[in-house]
Amino acid sequence: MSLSYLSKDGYIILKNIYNQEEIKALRAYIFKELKVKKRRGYGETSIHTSEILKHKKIYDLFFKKNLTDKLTKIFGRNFYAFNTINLLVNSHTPFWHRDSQSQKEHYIFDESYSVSKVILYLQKNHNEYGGGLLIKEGSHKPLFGRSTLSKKISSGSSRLQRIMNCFLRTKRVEIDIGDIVIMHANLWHRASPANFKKFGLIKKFGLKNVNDDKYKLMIDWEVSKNHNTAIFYANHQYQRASEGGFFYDASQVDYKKKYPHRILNYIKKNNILILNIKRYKLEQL
Ligand SMILES: O=C(O)CCC(=O)C(=O)O
Ligand SMILES: [Fe+2]
Repeated sequence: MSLSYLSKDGYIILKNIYNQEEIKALRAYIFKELKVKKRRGYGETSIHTSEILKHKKIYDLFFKKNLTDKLTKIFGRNFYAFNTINLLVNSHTPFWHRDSQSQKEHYIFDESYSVSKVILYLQKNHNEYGGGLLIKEGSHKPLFGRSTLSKKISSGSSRLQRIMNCFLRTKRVEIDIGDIVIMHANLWHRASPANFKKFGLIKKFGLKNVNDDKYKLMIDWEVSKNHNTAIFYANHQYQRASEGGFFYDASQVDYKKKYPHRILNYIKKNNILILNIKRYKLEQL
């Protein structure tokens, strides 16, 4: 497995990184220790990095050999990971978007751009409760045969891209419990549909009446092969920090000070480089 898999489909599934019992135990831990039911009236919410770092059972998930060895195979030795780990609770985003979208279309079709989300879904997709991922096939690539090395595409063509996405095939990603999904930051995606009409809506995109075992939980982390594009993305995320919430929290976490020693040792030993979300001077690239 290499980066070419990611550039072909825009996503990769790593099978059975965790087993069913681990995921079951993790769900129970999250309900008990993070008291998700009490938060924001059991509505959609995001639990930020600084809180996640208090929970070994959660942050440890990403610093395990069977995962980081695979990431090294895909992104190369000395790949970059961002300092952020996020837990999304009861979030069923119904809008198509790409995680890189506020970068506009500048730069993002550079071939060296390999920023990707590493996601763990803690439930199987369900026709009514949702819980999974929809993608637009091929949407991480420039359309109309534009060179993937093109660095400057105007925002006008961004609108065009959006229209073209309507014609791309929608695919429901088949994710089993224990799998990890790696998704290119350019890939258009949304949460798999949940039946808001039947179960009610709480906050922006949360299901109101849903049993614990169907309650949607997902944990994400972000990685990059390339230093320059990682810095570009860190700036993009930093700009989103002004919107408050998760990215603001992330910008306050200096991993050298906040990560536990064991994790700092692990990343050193395994040649993983961590990049803080903060403002970098782009002209130095
Ligand atoms: O609600 C979801 O599952 C999607 C979340 C998402 O795509 C995002 O946070 O970028
Ligand atoms: Fe997203």
